[in-house]
Amino acid sequence: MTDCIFCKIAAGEIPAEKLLENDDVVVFRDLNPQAPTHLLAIPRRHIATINDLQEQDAALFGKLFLAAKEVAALEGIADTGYRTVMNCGEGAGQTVFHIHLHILGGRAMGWPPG
Ligand code: DGP
Repeated sequence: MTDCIFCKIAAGEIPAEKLLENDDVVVFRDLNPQAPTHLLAIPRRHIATINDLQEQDAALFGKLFLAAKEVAALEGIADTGYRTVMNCGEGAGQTVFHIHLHILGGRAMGWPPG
């Protein structure tokens, strides 16, 4: 999608600190971190929200979590604990309409989330 900031990050058209890239998934540091480690795992392919997922996206979605596991180990938060969050829709706080898995760690996390 030409107008999508995360498509542009995936394509290397705008800069981001990337920690992992493969054919399907890119992980980069969030511009506005909410924890000492705050990363975003995105599919290269544009999917706007969880509501747009199709049956054939199941494996791709699994790959987002496998990438999360890999970068959590790289960042040293795998054992101390980390939170994964995917906001769906404006009411949940989604501001970029290209699905992304937040990976947050390096501090204690409260519950319930705000
Ligand atoms: P959400 O609110 O769930 O849609 O999260 C969007 C996140 O994306 C938010 O934490 C800030 C981050 N973000 C927005 N624009 C950019 C950008 O241009 N670069 C990077 N690295 N992160 C961005």
